[in-house]
Amino acid sequence: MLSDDELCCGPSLYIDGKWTNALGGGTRDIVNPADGTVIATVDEADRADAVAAVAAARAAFDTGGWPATPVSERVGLLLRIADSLAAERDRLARIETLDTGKTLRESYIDVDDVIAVFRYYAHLAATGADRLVDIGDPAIVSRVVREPVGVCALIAPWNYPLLQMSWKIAPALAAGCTMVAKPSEVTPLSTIALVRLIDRAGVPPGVVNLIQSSGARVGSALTDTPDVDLISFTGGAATGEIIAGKAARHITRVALELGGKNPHIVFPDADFDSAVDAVLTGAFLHSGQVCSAGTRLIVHESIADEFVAALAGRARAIRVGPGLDPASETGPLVSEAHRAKVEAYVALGIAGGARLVTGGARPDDPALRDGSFYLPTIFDHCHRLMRIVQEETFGPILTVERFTTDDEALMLGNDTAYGLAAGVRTADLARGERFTRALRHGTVWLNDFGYYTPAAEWGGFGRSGIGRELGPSGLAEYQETKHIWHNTAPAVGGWFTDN
Ligand code: TXE
Repeated sequence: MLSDDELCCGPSLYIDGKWTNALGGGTRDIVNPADGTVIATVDEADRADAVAAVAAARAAFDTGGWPATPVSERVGLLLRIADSLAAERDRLARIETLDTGKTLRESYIDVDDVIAVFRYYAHLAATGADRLVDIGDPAIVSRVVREPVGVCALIAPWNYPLLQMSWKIAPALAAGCTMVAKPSEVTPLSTIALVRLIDRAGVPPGVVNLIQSSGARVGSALTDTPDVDLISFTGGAATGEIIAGKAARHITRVALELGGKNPHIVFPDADFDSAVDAVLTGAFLHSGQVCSAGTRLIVHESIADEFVAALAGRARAIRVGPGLDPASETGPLVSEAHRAKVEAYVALGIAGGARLVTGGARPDDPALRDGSFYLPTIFDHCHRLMRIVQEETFGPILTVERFTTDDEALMLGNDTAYGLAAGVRTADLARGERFTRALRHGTVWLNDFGYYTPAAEWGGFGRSGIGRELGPSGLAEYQETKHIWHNTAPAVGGWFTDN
């Protein structure tokens, strides 16, 4: 169990500035995926709690004065949140590791990213994006201003719980929106801790509300209502489709980040060792539970055998273990249910004729028996039409396809319904430039993989979603654009005669 000190226990729904239990008295046990133990019990909201949270956010937006708060106050709040996150870095990282299974090293990277995101949006809010338009008539003052979009439903998944929720909360606060945050029911603990810090930093009642529950219980209260002005969702494509459908009923704005199936293309002129290392990390970091994981290797035929052999050697050496153990290089899958999904994909790969090079099993270490661990898995000689090549397995499964010409590599790199991220490795700069422009993905890495920064947009083409997080566009998601035309010398226009 997490200690009370670590979790700051007590009621875990936060509605209208008060910590409260679920109206229906529901609770949910939160499980450590590394050993199957219960680490905390949190409140499980019902529809009525979600409706109350939306009503609180609505009132705080419509009559609570938050949208008109001076920018300096919003900036001050964001910076106080960043400072308290930095002060609580160790506790937050430990919570994230216990809840998600990821290694402590990864959790620290996440917390540091979150601190940077709050600071970045404090900076951007202070900068402003309003502009004057020159109409050519000195009597007319034409201004284009940004205003908060309104009440936002922020729905996040379980793979980067604190980080993905912060990518939403920070710009929403910067813009002057009010919000209801719903973390994944599988991993709510770091978001509860974050909202406790936001509360202590002095956010006015109703501006930030928090509910935990499953999408089935509370989803429609957040997504099928005219009281919500924007739904920002990160999660699976199937859920994204449902949410977009609900949003359409009320013409609610949507921002969707729905994952990907991300190609990593390796040419024979690329530096061999760094390419092997990047493909390995891109595929198996966080046991592949990364929306931008590079789980589709597209490698030139001339180096494929040697490359796959080197990769397999490195994959077998990855130390799979509990995230709190400093010796572990990657942790378990997030749940037993998710491991079952990954195992079903491995069975599909074998049945479909892909050649299993390594992995394809649970680790046989008895110390890992109670956790949802799975070995890094490589399938060679895959075909583009296989389901393991086209679908997001969200586990430690790397598929390998071979190509012979540049055009074939490009065709395969764009051969996906998604379009979140892609990597290219080559020493030929002209080829690299051609590929970075021709690949239809929201992020393209050339001779690198997996990196991002709060100041650059993140999001996808195609079925990877709608809109962008991070960067200036990540703030614009939470803003409406208004044109104000001010005639400083009104006079009779004379369009119609007055006799
Ligand atoms: O996600 P869901 P799941 C992918 C990955 C994974 C698959 C399913 O392939 O195997 O999605 O994962 C909330 N209305 N990604 O089932 O269901 C839910 O409670 C409103 C990619 O865990 O999409 C949670 O808070 N909300 C992804 C959030 O949606 C609903 C990261 C995500 O859950 C809802 C995670 C509803 N009807 C999984 N149904 C990425 N893009 O990084 C569910 N939710």
